[in-house]
Amino acid sequence: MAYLNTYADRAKKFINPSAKLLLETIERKQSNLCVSVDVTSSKEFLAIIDAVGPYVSLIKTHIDIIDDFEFSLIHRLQELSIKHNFLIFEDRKFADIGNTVALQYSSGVHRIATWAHITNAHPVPGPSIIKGLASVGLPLNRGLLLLAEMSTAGALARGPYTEDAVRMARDARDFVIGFIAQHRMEGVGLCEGQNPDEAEDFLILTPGVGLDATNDGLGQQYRTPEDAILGSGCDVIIVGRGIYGRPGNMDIDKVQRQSERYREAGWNAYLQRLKS
Ligand code: 6AU
Repeated sequence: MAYLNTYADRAKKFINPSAKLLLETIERKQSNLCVSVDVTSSKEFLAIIDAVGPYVSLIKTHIDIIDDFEFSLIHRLQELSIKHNFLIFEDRKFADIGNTVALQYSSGVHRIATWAHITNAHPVPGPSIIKGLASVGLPLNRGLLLLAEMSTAGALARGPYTEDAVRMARDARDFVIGFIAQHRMEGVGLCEGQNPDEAEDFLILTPGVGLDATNDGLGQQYRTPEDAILGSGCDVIIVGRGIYGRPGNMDIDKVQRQSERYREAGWNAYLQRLKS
């Protein structure tokens, strides 16, 4: 299966520049960890990113939750991305018609397409959502993830919905680089007997990962990095509160130690997967 190949091998086969760069960064930093920085103050946002930066390949933002947002925050984020060598994923979860998402992606206060290497979208509107986002993102070498499954209890994204998301992605492989999902879906990636040069590959980025909790009391469900990478064939673990706890008054040394701990757990699970 494709996900049993190394990140470095897989980097060579992706045509999308953001997917390639992410896989190369994962390999170079030996980190399949993405930290989700869900805090509302720009000071805390930058402090967390500077602390976890050395241990991540990807930083995930919800830029619309920042109370004191000014565009200069994006410049600070880009400086940190160069300093620590990570990519940026804005978790915007687009879900509207093609024309609207193209405007939401390119314009407004946040101008997401100008700085986020990767963003994501719900497949619910059908293929036109990809077309709309690609009209903005492809010329900028951006990549898109489709939400094929969700980590919350009772999520509706399952079965035929998930299968349709995969079909939509297959029709747009220049822009859709993979999925937000809980496991590698059947048949996604190189299958036994296929020629590796002809096989498709998609990245599976997975949220709902925690070493110390199984839920957050609000529907979120957690499993370990080992379950996600080794057991479910995912490529990147997305971890938020497992690393920084509760925002406000945080112990930044602890945040750093936690990110090291998750990096190591994610990478060891990958090494084990290569051997299995
Ligand atoms: O580790 P947490 O629970 O503190 O944060 C998980 C992060 C949040 C969610 O908005 C996001 O991952 N997320 C997503 C994404 C990445 O699209 C999908 C999903 O199904 N579950 C989920 O938690 O920022």
